[in-house]
Amino acid sequence: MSVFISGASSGIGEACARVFAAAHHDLVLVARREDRLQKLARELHDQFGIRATPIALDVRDRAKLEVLAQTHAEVFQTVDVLINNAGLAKGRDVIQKGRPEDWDVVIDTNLKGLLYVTRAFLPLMIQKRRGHIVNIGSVAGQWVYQNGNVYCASKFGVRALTESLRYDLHGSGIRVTEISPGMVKTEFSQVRFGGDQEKADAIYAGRTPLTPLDIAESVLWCVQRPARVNIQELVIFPTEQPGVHPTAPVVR
Ligand code: NDP
Ligand code: 8X3
Repeated sequence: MSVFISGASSGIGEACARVFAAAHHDLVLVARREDRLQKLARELHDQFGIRATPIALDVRDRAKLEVLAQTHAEVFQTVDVLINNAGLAKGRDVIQKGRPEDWDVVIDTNLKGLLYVTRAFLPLMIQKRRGHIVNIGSVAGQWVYQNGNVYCASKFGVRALTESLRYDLHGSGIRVTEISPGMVKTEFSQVRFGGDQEKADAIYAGRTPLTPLDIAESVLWCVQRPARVNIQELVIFPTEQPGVHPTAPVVR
């Protein structure tokens, strides 16, 4: 069995690669930054003796994905677990000041990219009558917050697709799980704020966010349940984040 992880070059995806490698699963690692994937694949192979295949792919590129499904058919065939993790936010403005070119990137990556990748694996999993799709959603897909707009909409969409997949795949033996994290310390905020480190740091100031490992271990736990058990959804917040809305600690 091997595990396909989109967005494996950083953050939650990279942590998933590490925990699944430690559990002795082969990996297919996908992202745009190939150098990072190659380094990670080498490291995990050396450390755990697993086969890790790095593949440079922009999940928005449907044509390339179709080619890869042919050129890497042998590797794709071995995939039993698909972790749809690649995703991002861009900007945090009110809609009236938002940049439509950012909206395109967010929607094309978080929604259409997830659909394209999932579509590439479904016929194989259906044929094998086995598989597990884990979609990394967000608490932003459960509740909106101020200035979250398009990112929230994309993650609400991930939630809708996850639920739809369960109905569409009913009877196939394929499990579908959504993990919805709150604040996790990754490159997410740097990307969201276009590399502005000060703005990114401010998001986590004064509280302890989740680590990528916290999420990766939860993904592994879901996958390791017996085949009859489907963890449909996990919502995971940091202890110091009671909800998606801005808060100050209550002093008693
Ligand atoms: P990071 O920015 O650290 O990682 C994002 C990953 O997605 C990178 O590996 C990046 O790789 C990849 N990626 C982005 N765009 C594409 C693309 N077009 N094609 C292929 N890969 C892509 O952030 P996180 O680890 O935090 O984010 C992972 C997921 O978790 C996202 O879906 C995010 O929405 C979600 N999430 C994050 C939370 C947080 O607080 N951090 C909370 C809730 C959910 P590369 O740039 O090399 O392509
Ligand atoms: C990322 C978490 O709260 O920044 O999905 O939207 S949040």
